Amino acid sequence: MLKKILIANRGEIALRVIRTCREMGIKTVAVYSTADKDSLHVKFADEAVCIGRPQSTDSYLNIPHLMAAAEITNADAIHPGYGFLAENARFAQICGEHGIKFIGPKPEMITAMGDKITAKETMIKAGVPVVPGGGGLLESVNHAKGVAKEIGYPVILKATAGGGGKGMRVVWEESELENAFNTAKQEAAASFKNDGVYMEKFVEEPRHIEIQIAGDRYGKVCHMSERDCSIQRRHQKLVEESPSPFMTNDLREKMGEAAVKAAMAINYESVGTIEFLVDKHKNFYFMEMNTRIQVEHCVTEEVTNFDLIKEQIKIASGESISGRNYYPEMHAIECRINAEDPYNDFRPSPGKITVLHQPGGHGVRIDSHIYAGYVIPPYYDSMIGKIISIARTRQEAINTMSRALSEYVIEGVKTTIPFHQQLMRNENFRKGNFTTKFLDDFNML
Ligand code: MV4
Repeated sequence: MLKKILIANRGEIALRVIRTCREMGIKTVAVYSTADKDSLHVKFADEAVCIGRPQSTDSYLNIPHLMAAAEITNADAIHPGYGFLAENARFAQICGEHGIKFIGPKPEMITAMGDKITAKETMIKAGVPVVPGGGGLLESVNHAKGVAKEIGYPVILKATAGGGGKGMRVVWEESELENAFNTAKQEAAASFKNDGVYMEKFVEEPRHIEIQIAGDRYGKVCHMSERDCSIQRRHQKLVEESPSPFMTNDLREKMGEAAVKAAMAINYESVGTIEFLVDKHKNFYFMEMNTRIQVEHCVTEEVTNFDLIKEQIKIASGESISGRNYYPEMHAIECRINAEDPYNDFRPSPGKITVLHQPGGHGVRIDSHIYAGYVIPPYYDSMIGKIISIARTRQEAINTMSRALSEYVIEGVKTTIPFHQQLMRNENFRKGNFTTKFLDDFNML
């Protein structure tokens, strides 16, 4: 069993991992940049090591600094959280070479899913449905035109090294293709140092529904049902829930089975997520696999009664999983609280939290690292916490969320709380009638 875990992250997820470690009797090491010296993860960990200047590349992304911190504290494992180095195969590899357990999948599994063309080919071989499309690398504008003609417009261009929406281009007719192809390639080269681009049929107004899975080193894989993450803005999720209001028992069986097949195809070992696009006819298509714990893991925890961080640590320690699947027994909704101004294009609003009151009561979970007097640094992601409501039905979970949001007081910075309050009252949201286009059509004022 692991005795001491270094958490290579900050904010709410660092705190989230520390909490589970404490419950499991595992010692923790926090790392922090100079901008985070007064952070709660630093105070709550058993030990803390400063790893550099505020800029992520000098601290949370700096592998030598992290390895030095792990060595001087005698940590036997590293938990990467999400973001930063969580899906960096080289980091996972280096941890292994230093005799430090990386709490996550093997480097080869990260690599297998990191390149989207390769991932898609692997899924086709495994019998997992993927979006129809040319599949492979596009060699030229003419090649792209040929593929588009075959599958029919509209099409979407995606970067093979991408993910999360960066470098994507929707093309509605042939006259737009040349320009889109060139800009997609340039964007991919600039963002990922890899200008490889591929094409798919564009699925209009899809839902984003993902399946949580877990696999162990003995070849067992299970799923823990879905999360609906369709409420997004510019590829940033704002609200996630489980179960999905669009889900049926039949669709859950099919998507769950496909997700298990996807994970089995790469002998996946750890917790992970298979993202699907779901169209209005309930056709579903593999989009990408996330080989990490995700921000929205809490809704799955609340409806299945699992501690997913504990599962992740147990799997990394060599324990086996049960192998059966898990189904939602409750309804959970998560709202992301960002230090952003929802009335000003969600512009980041860092600074000092002068007054704070966090909600509580029945059916409310708060995962956050903030406190009164805390200064939100401008260098990192603007998410400052998550509020999760849990109830027996979706209607009750929405009502609990509304009630909890009305108790939430954060002064000194702008937050997404008023946005969520308005969303909880929205007729279409309340009816479960939304797709990934919902926020494009949602006018705040
Ligand atoms: C698509 C799509 C429609 N058709 N692929 C966005 C993030 C990246 N993972 C893939 N994305 C999309 N891929 C095809 N073939 C629409 C999106 C998309 C989207 C997906 C999930 C959630 C929000 C989204 C917002 C815009 C576009």
